[in-house]
Amino acid sequence: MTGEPPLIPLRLPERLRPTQDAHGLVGRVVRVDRGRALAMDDSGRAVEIPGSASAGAELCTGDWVTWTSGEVTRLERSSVIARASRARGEGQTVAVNVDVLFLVVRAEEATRERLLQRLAAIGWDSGARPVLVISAADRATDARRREIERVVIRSAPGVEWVMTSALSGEGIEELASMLGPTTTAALLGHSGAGKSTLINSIAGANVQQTGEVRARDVKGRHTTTSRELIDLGERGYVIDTPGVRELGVLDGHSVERTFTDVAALAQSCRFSDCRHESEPGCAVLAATESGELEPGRLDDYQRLRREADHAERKAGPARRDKGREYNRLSRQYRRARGH
Ligand SMILES: Nc1nc2c(ncn2[C@@H]2O[C@H](COP(=O)(O)OP(=O)(O)OP(=O)(O)O)[C@@H](O)[C@H]2O)c(=O)[nH]1
Ligand SMILES: [Mg+2]
Ligand SMILES: [Zn+2]
Repeated sequence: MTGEPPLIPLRLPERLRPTQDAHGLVGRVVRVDRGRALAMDDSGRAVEIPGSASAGAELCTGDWVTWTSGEVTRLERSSVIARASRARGEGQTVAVNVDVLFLVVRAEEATRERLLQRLAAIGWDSGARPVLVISAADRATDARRREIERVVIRSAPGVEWVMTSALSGEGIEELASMLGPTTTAALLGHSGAGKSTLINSIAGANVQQTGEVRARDVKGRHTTTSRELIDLGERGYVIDTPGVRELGVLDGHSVERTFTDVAALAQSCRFSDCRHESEPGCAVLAATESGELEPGRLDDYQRLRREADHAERKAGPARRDKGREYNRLSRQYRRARGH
């Protein structure tokens, strides 16, 4: 562990008050580094602990823990941001206990349908409130903005979206209005998407280092290298993450949520477990042939569905159960927000 640990005051969300009353010392993981986790305890001290808690549970940035007679226990997570990564050959947990997830994509990339579909699916899977943030909107003409709107509504239906600019300040107050002293936000997106820049805009100060993008393809230089919990005071906590190349999808239900048009048609398929491949009486295939379903939608759906099925098979029953848990959480969340 290098550098001075950041001093982060703990402001407990309401749901953890009873835990604190019962166990006393509560802490939060602000960084995980080579098998060691750095946590802040509620007396304002930084404590280094092993990267796994009791029962071998891995710790992640954002985890809440208790110390009971020397034993570190990980508290139940309210949300889990996870992505599949072929490079790692498994799912990677990016951040946990996140209330608002900012899925960041630059205006230059915001009409890439498959990128938006992936971001939406990861957002729905997380149990956090997903918000698509279109950054660098100062680079977009009015015509480009209209095109982005059209593609976003189709590719990420139901996901809130905000156009932002660090230069003009557009959209920053709207993002800030989603945050409060005990909320936790996290940012996810490609390198160069503008995640760290957004944090600086929301904080109104330079708290995170940012880096140039290549002019040719707006790719970033992997400026942020660790997942870190940052304290923004009145604007709560925020977890900055390093840009990822691969945004693999782990959960089938979140794919259904992202392809609401396919899911609606599937209600009329003859078989309730229809895969829309070659089954008789398939309403989705029929709609594709008649042109009712836009070309490419079924292919894109199948691609993500296969990816999620593969990830679920690989993860075995544990992940499938977790998937149900996430879905339960996001249902509760949507109900709470009147969706
Ligand atoms: N014009 C413009 N440029 C922006 C905006 N937001 C970010 N940028 C620029 O985009 C580049 C990348 O921004 P970063 O915030 O470092 O991107 P990041 O997502 O944190 O990237 P990694 O840390 O590599 O994952 C920087 O040069 C920023 O100045 C914006 O709203 N408008
Ligand atoms: Mg960054
Ligand atoms: Zn079907």
